[in-house]
Amino acid sequence: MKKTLLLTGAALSAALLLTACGGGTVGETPSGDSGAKTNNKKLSLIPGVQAEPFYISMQCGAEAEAKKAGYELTTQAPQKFDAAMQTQLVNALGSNPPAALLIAPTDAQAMLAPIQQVKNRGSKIIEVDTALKDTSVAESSISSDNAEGGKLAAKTMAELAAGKTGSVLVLDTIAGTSTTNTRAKGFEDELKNYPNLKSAGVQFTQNEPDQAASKVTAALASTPDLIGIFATNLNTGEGAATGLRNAGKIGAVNLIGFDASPSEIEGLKKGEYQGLIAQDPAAIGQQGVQQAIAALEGKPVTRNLTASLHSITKANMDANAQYFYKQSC
Ligand code: T6T
Repeated sequence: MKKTLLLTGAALSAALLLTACGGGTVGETPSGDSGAKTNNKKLSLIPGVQAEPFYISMQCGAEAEAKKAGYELTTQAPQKFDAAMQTQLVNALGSNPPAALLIAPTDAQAMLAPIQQVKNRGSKIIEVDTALKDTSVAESSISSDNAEGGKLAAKTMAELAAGKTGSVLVLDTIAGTSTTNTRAKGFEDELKNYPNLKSAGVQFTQNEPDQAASKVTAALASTPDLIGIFATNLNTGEGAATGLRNAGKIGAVNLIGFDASPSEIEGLKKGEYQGLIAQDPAAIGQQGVQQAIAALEGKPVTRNLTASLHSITKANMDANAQYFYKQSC
Protein backbone atom coordinates (compact mmCIF):
# COMPACT_ATOMS: atom_id res chain seq x y z
CA MET A 1 0.00 0.00 0.00
CA LYS A 2 1.29 3.42 -0.82
CA LYS A 3 0.14 6.52 1.01
CA THR A 4 1.32 9.89 -0.19
CA LEU A 5 1.29 12.96 2.00
CA LEU A 6 -1.11 15.67 0.85
CA LEU A 7 0.54 19.07 0.68
CA THR A 8 -1.06 22.39 0.04
CA GLY A 9 0.51 25.23 -1.93
CA ALA A 10 3.29 25.39 -4.48
CA ALA A 11 5.71 26.94 -1.99
CA LEU A 12 5.30 24.07 0.41
CA SER A 13 5.72 21.50 -2.35
CA ALA A 14 8.93 23.24 -3.38
CA ALA A 15 10.16 23.27 0.20
CA LEU A 16 9.50 19.56 0.43
CA LEU A 17 11.89 18.61 -2.35
CA LEU A 18 13.68 15.42 -1.51
CA THR A 19 17.38 16.04 -1.06
CA ALA A 20 20.18 14.62 -3.16
CA CYS A 21 20.54 11.09 -1.83
CA GLY A 22 17.01 10.74 -0.52
CA GLY A 23 14.22 8.60 -1.79
CA GLY A 24 10.66 7.81 -0.91
CA THR A 25 7.81 9.85 0.41
CA VAL A 26 6.69 10.48 3.96
CA GLY A 27 4.10 7.89 4.85
CA GLU A 28 5.20 5.51 2.13
CA THR A 29 5.58 1.94 3.32
CA PRO A 30 8.32 -0.40 2.15
CA SER A 31 7.16 -2.74 -0.61
CA GLY A 32 5.72 -5.93 0.79
CA ASP A 33 4.60 -4.29 4.02
CA SER A 34 1.01 -3.69 4.80
CA GLY A 35 0.12 -0.31 6.12
CA ALA A 36 0.31 1.85 9.21
CA LYS A 37 1.79 -0.71 11.59
CA THR A 38 5.00 -0.66 9.49
CA ASN A 39 5.62 2.85 10.81
CA ASN A 40 7.77 1.23 13.46
CA LYS A 41 10.46 0.72 10.79
CA LYS A 42 10.23 4.27 9.48
CA LEU A 43 12.73 6.95 10.28
CA SER A 44 12.53 10.55 9.07
CA LEU A 45 15.49 12.86 8.73
CA ILE A 46 14.86 16.60 8.57
CA PRO A 47 18.20 18.42 8.15
CA GLY A 48 18.74 22.19 8.37
CA VAL A 49 18.72 22.97 4.67
CA GLN A 50 18.58 21.08 1.38
CA ALA A 51 21.39 20.43 -1.11
CA GLU A 52 24.15 21.44 1.29
CA PRO A 53 27.25 19.19 1.55
CA PHE A 54 27.26 19.01 5.36
CA TYR A 55 23.70 17.68 5.46
CA ILE A 56 24.13 15.54 2.32
CA SER A 57 27.07 13.81 4.02
CA MET A 58 24.97 13.38 7.16
CA GLN A 59 22.17 11.89 5.08
CA CYS A 60 24.56 9.47 3.38
CA GLY A 61 25.75 8.18 6.78
CA ALA A 62 22.19 7.90 8.08
CA GLU A 63 20.88 6.11 4.98
CA ALA A 64 23.66 3.55 4.97
CA GLU A 65 23.10 2.76 8.65
CA ALA A 66 19.32 2.53 8.27
CA LYS A 67 19.66 0.18 5.32
CA LYS A 68 22.06 -2.04 7.23
CA ALA A 69 19.60 -2.28 10.12
CA GLY A 70 16.53 -2.92 7.94
CA TYR A 71 14.90 0.46 8.56
CA GLU A 72 13.52 2.88 5.98
CA LEU A 73 14.86 6.43 6.17
CA THR A 74 13.17 9.29 4.35
CA THR A 75 14.79 12.71 4.13
CA GLN A 76 13.09 16.03 3.55
CA ALA A 77 14.89 19.31 3.95
CA PRO A 78 13.77 22.94 3.92
CA GLN A 79 14.82 25.13 1.00
CA LYS A 80 16.48 27.55 3.39
CA PHE A 81 17.94 27.30 6.90
CA ASP A 82 14.77 28.74 8.29
CA ALA A 83 12.61 27.78 11.28
CA ALA A 84 9.27 28.59 9.55
CA MET A 85 10.14 26.40 6.54
CA GLN A 86 11.40 23.60 8.75
CA THR A 87 8.26 23.82 10.89
CA GLN A 88 6.13 23.19 7.77
CA LEU A 89 8.06 19.96 7.16
CA VAL A 90 7.74 18.85 10.77
CA ASN A 91 4.00 19.60 10.79
CA ALA A 92 3.61 17.75 7.49
CA LEU A 93 4.62 14.52 9.26
CA GLY A 94 1.01 14.65 10.41
CA SER A 95 -0.88 12.48 12.83
CA ASN A 96 0.88 9.26 11.79
CA PRO A 97 4.53 10.26 12.20
CA PRO A 98 7.59 8.03 11.77
CA ALA A 99 8.84 5.81 14.56
CA ALA A 100 11.72 8.23 15.03
CA LEU A 101 12.45 11.72 13.80
CA LEU A 102 16.09 12.68 13.34
CA ILE A 103 16.19 16.45 13.14
CA ALA A 104 18.69 19.32 13.07
CA PRO A 105 16.57 22.09 14.68
CA THR A 106 17.22 25.36 12.83
CA ASP A 107 16.33 27.37 15.93
CA ALA A 108 16.92 26.25 19.52
CA GLN A 109 13.67 27.82 20.70
CA ALA A 110 11.32 28.23 17.72
CA MET A 111 11.47 24.52 16.80
CA LEU A 112 10.47 23.37 20.28
CA ALA A 113 6.67 23.37 19.84
CA PRO A 114 6.55 21.55 16.46
CA ILE A 115 9.07 18.92 17.54
CA GLN A 116 7.32 18.42 20.87
CA GLN A 117 4.09 17.79 18.96
CA VAL A 118 5.71 15.00 16.93
CA LYS A 119 7.01 13.51 20.17
CA ASN A 120 3.52 13.71 21.69
CA ARG A 121 2.27 11.68 18.73
CA GLY A 122 4.66 8.87 19.61
CA SER A 123 7.89 9.48 17.68
CA LYS A 124 11.29 9.21 19.32
CA ILE A 125 13.24 12.43 18.77
CA ILE A 126 16.95 12.38 17.95
CA GLU A 127 18.86 15.64 17.46
CA VAL A 128 21.59 15.59 14.86
CA ASP A 129 24.04 18.53 14.72
CA THR A 130 21.97 21.39 16.19
CA ALA A 131 19.83 21.04 19.31
CA LEU A 132 16.89 22.56 21.15
CA LYS A 133 17.53 24.61 24.26
CA ASP A 134 15.07 22.35 26.08
CA THR A 135 17.04 19.18 26.68
CA SER A 136 14.00 17.16 27.79
CA VAL A 137 12.63 16.52 24.27
CA ALA A 138 15.29 14.42 22.54
CA GLU A 139 16.29 10.90 23.49
CA SER A 140 19.78 11.56 22.17
CA SER A 141 21.78 14.42 20.64
CA ILE A 142 24.74 13.87 18.36
CA SER A 143 26.93 16.84 17.54
CA SER A 144 30.51 18.02 17.21
CA ASP A 145 32.07 19.64 20.27
CA ASN A 146 31.35 23.09 18.88
CA ALA A 147 32.91 25.04 21.77
CA GLU A 148 36.09 23.05 21.23
CA GLY A 149 35.88 23.70 17.48
CA GLY A 150 35.74 27.45 18.14
CA LYS A 151 38.72 27.19 20.48
CA LEU A 152 40.66 25.18 17.93
CA ALA A 153 39.97 27.89 15.34
CA ALA A 154 41.25 30.61 17.72
CA LYS A 155 44.41 28.62 18.44
CA THR A 156 45.02 28.23 14.71
CA MET A 157 44.39 31.96 14.23
CA ALA A 158 46.96 32.76 16.93
CA GLU A 159 49.52 30.43 15.36
CA LEU A 160 49.03 32.10 11.98
CA ALA A 161 49.38 35.59 13.49
CA ALA A 162 52.70 34.48 15.05
CA GLY A 163 52.70 37.31 17.59
CA LYS A 164 51.59 40.04 15.14
CA THR A 165 49.05 42.48 16.58
CA GLY A 166 45.63 43.01 15.01
CA SER A 167 41.87 42.57 15.14
CA VAL A 168 39.90 39.43 14.45
CA LEU A 169 36.28 39.25 13.29
CA VAL A 170 33.85 36.38 13.87
CA LEU A 171 31.08 35.71 11.35
CA ASP A 172 28.22 33.76 12.93
CA THR A 173 25.06 32.59 11.14
CA ILE A 174 21.76 33.30 12.92
CA ALA A 175 21.11 33.96 16.62
CA GLY A 176 19.46 30.76 17.87
CA THR A 177 21.60 28.32 15.85
CA SER A 178 23.01 26.23 18.71
CA THR A 179 26.12 25.00 16.88
CA THR A 180 27.50 28.14 15.27
CA ASN A 181 26.62 30.33 18.28
CA THR A 182 28.65 27.94 20.45
CA ARG A 183 31.57 28.00 17.99
CA ALA A 184 31.61 31.81 18.06
CA LYS A 185 31.62 31.83 21.86
CA GLY A 186 34.36 29.18 22.05
CA PHE A 187 36.46 31.26 19.66
CA GLU A 188 35.92 34.52 21.57
CA ASP A 189 36.72 32.83 24.90
CA GLU A 190 39.96 31.34 23.61
CA LEU A 191 40.98 34.60 21.89
CA LYS A 192 41.30 36.24 25.31
CA ASN A 193 44.43 34.12 25.84
CA TYR A 194 46.25 35.96 23.05
CA PRO A 195 46.85 39.62 24.00
CA ASN A 196 48.13 40.44 20.49
CA LEU A 197 44.71 39.54 19.02
CA LYS A 198 41.81 41.91 19.65
CA SER A 199 38.20 40.89 19.06
CA ALA A 200 36.44 42.93 16.37
CA GLY A 201 33.18 41.36 17.56
CA VAL A 202 30.69 38.83 16.24
CA GLN A 203 28.52 39.63 13.21
CA PHE A 204 25.48 37.62 12.09
CA THR A 205 25.10 36.75 8.41
CA GLN A 206 21.70 34.98 8.41
CA ASN A 207 23.64 32.08 6.86
CA GLU A 208 23.70 33.99 3.56
CA PRO A 209 27.04 34.12 1.69
CA ASP A 210 26.14 37.56 0.27
CA GLN A 211 25.63 38.97 3.74
CA ALA A 212 28.92 37.44 4.92
CA ALA A 213 30.71 39.06 1.96
CA SER A 214 29.21 42.51 2.77
CA LYS A 215 30.12 42.18 6.45
CA VAL A 216 33.73 41.52 5.41
CA THR A 217 33.73 44.52 3.06
CA ALA A 218 32.41 46.72 5.88
CA ALA A 219 34.89 45.31 8.44
CA LEU A 220 37.84 45.93 6.12
CA ALA A 221 36.76 49.58 5.87
CA SER A 222 36.03 50.10 9.59
CA THR A 223 38.90 48.02 11.04
CA PRO A 224 42.17 48.79 9.23
CA ASP A 225 44.16 46.42 11.48
CA LEU A 226 41.94 43.41 10.64
CA ILE A 227 44.23 40.39 10.41
CA GLY A 228 41.86 37.48 10.76
CA ILE A 229 38.32 36.21 10.23
CA PHE A 230 36.71 33.14 11.77
CA ALA A 231 33.73 31.99 9.71
CA THR A 232 31.58 29.66 11.83
CA ASN A 233 30.22 27.56 8.97
CA LEU A 234 30.25 26.77 5.28
CA ASN A 235 28.11 29.64 3.93
CA THR A 236 29.78 32.31 6.07
CA GLY A 237 33.19 31.01 4.97
CA GLU A 238 32.26 31.05 1.31
CA GLY A 239 30.91 34.60 1.65
CA ALA A 240 33.96 35.76 3.63
CA ALA A 241 36.27 34.42 0.92
CA THR A 242 34.27 36.40 -1.66
CA GLY A 243 34.55 39.57 0.45
CA LEU A 244 38.32 39.17 0.77
CA ARG A 245 38.70 38.38 -2.94
CA ASN A 246 36.69 41.48 -3.93
CA ALA A 247 38.95 43.64 -1.75
CA GLY A 248 42.18 42.06 -2.97
CA LYS A 249 42.87 40.89 0.60
CA ILE A 250 43.22 37.15 0.07
CA GLY A 251 46.14 35.96 2.19
CA ALA A 252 46.59 39.40 3.82
CA VAL A 253 43.73 38.58 6.20
CA ASN A 254 43.78 35.01 7.53
CA LEU A 255 40.51 33.15 7.07
CA ILE A 256 39.68 30.14 9.23
CA GLY A 257 36.51 28.38 8.16
CA PHE A 258 34.36 25.64 9.64
CA ASP A 259 33.28 22.58 7.59
CA ALA A 260 34.89 21.04 4.52
CA SER A 261 32.59 21.51 1.53
CA PRO A 262 34.03 21.01 -1.96
CA SER A 263 34.16 24.78 -2.47
CA GLU A 264 35.91 25.33 0.89
CA ILE A 265 38.46 22.63 0.04
CA GLU A 266 39.01 24.33 -3.31
CA GLY A 267 39.45 27.63 -1.45
CA LEU A 268 41.99 26.05 0.89
CA LYS A 269 43.97 24.79 -2.11
CA LYS A 270 43.92 28.28 -3.65
CA GLY A 271 45.05 29.94 -0.41
CA GLU A 272 41.73 31.71 0.24
CA TYR A 273 41.41 29.88 3.55
CA GLN A 274 44.40 29.26 5.82
CA GLY A 275 42.56 26.62 7.83
CA LEU A 276 39.32 24.65 8.05
CA ILE A 277 37.76 22.82 10.99
CA ALA A 278 36.05 19.81 9.44
CA GLN A 279 33.25 17.92 11.14
CA ASP A 280 32.24 14.31 10.54
CA PRO A 281 28.61 14.68 9.41
CA ALA A 282 28.40 11.10 8.09
CA ALA A 283 29.23 9.83 11.59
CA ILE A 284 26.59 12.16 13.06
CA GLY A 285 23.98 10.67 10.69
CA GLN A 286 25.13 7.12 11.34
CA GLN A 287 25.09 7.52 15.12
CA GLY A 288 21.75 9.32 14.95
CA VAL A 289 20.21 6.26 13.30
CA GLN A 290 21.90 3.92 15.78
CA GLN A 291 20.49 5.88 18.73
CA ALA A 292 17.03 6.05 17.15
CA ILE A 293 16.97 2.28 16.68
CA ALA A 294 18.26 1.69 20.21
CA ALA A 295 15.44 3.89 21.56
CA LEU A 296 12.85 2.04 19.45
CA GLU A 297 14.12 -1.39 20.40
CA GLY A 298 14.34 -0.64 24.13
CA LYS A 299 18.13 -0.80 24.18
CA PRO A 300 20.38 1.63 26.10
CA VAL A 301 20.50 5.09 24.55
CA THR A 302 23.31 7.60 25.04
CA ARG A 303 21.93 11.07 25.77
CA ASN A 304 24.86 13.01 24.27
CA LEU A 305 27.36 11.85 21.69
CA THR A 306 30.24 13.90 20.35
CA ALA A 307 31.51 13.53 16.80
CA SER A 308 35.12 14.21 15.90
CA LEU A 309 36.63 17.44 14.54
CA HIS A 310 39.65 17.73 12.28
CA SER A 311 41.85 20.75 11.70
CA ILE A 312 42.71 20.84 8.01
CA THR A 313 45.37 23.01 6.40
CA LYS A 314 46.84 23.07 2.91
CA ALA A 315 49.79 21.07 4.25
CA ASN A 316 47.75 18.18 5.72
CA MET A 317 44.75 18.17 3.39
CA ASP A 318 45.66 15.04 1.45
CA ALA A 319 45.88 12.99 4.64
CA ASN A 320 42.44 14.29 5.68
CA ALA A 321 40.58 13.67 2.42
CA GLN A 322 38.23 11.24 4.17
CA TYR A 323 36.69 14.23 5.99
CA PHE A 324 35.84 16.20 2.86
CA TYR A 325 32.08 16.58 2.54
CA LYS A 326 30.08 14.97 -0.26
CA GLN A 327 27.71 16.41 -2.86
CA SER A 328 26.03 13.02 -3.31
CA CYS A 329 26.23 9.59 -1.69
O1 T6T B 1 28.27 23.84 10.01
C1 T6T B 1 27.20 23.06 9.57
C2 T6T B 1 26.33 22.71 10.75
O2 T6T B 1 27.09 22.10 11.75
C3 T6T B 1 25.66 23.98 11.30
O3 T6T B 1 24.80 23.65 12.34
C4 T6T B 1 24.94 24.73 10.22
O4 T6T B 1 25.81 24.96 9.14
C5 T6T B 1 26.39 23.81 8.54
O5 T6T B 1 25.38 23.01 8.03
C6 T6T B 1 27.27 24.19 7.38
O6 T6T B 1 26.60 25.00 6.48
